[in-house]
Amino acid sequence: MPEQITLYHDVHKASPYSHKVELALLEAGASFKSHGFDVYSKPSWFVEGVNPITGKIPALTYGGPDVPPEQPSPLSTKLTESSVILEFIADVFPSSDLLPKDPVSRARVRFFADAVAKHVETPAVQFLRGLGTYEKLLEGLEVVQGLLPEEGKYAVGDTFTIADAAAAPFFARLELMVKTDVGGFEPGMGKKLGEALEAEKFARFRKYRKALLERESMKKSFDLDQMEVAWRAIFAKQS
Ligand SMILES: N[C@@H](CCC(=O)N[C@@H](CS)C(=O)NCC(=O)O)C(=O)O
Repeated sequence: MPEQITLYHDVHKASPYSHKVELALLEAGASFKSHGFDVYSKPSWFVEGVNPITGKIPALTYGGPDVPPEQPSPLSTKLTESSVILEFIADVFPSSDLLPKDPVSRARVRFFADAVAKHVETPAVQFLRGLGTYEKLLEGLEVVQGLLPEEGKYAVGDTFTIADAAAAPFFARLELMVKTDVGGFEPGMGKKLGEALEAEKFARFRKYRKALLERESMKKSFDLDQMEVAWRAIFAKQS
């Protein structure tokens, strides 16, 4: 019997960090429970029993008895930080090839995921919240684009890895900003970002984004129309 896995995420599934983990679990063919709650009013069972360290999502429990998500067992392992959880999933499901076997490719996967974290995550979140410019985000995307192989669908060749799981949630959300102009930024800025991404110099990025958005795991975990409704509600509350 495989160990139980429960993924904790925000109720709207808006978090790109939780989305990374969900993608990896889907790609690995893992059987898991998924439990969403309001991260702005966290239940005490979560803060006390699942992630007392940071209180953030995503968090994952692994092993222990099969319990309801709201009654986490002291016997399960508790994990947090999306990058750590991605590596863990790759280790638990080695046949998924989420991490390649040879050391050079493994290092490339980690380097790419680290570059996404350093150059795309913060500018994307800042721009979305109206705290940063789309130009800064474009700079980060150019850095990451520069790491893509000339050939091969994904970050490190033709196999989907945790590097792709780390990037895909941000690219899906970029698509949403561009198509709907929803976010904490000035009206029209999402469209401007979209226009800039249509430039010839982003052709490689667009090809990669398309490959990621076409994955079955992405189709199962990200519904653009539903996310637009969720974002409108979130940003209406914050304005
Ligand atoms: N570095 C963390 C970031 C996680 C994170 O920022 N989670 C946010 C949601 S997107 C959260 O839990 N916010 C609620 C809080 O900080 O209390 C990761 O990669 O897992």
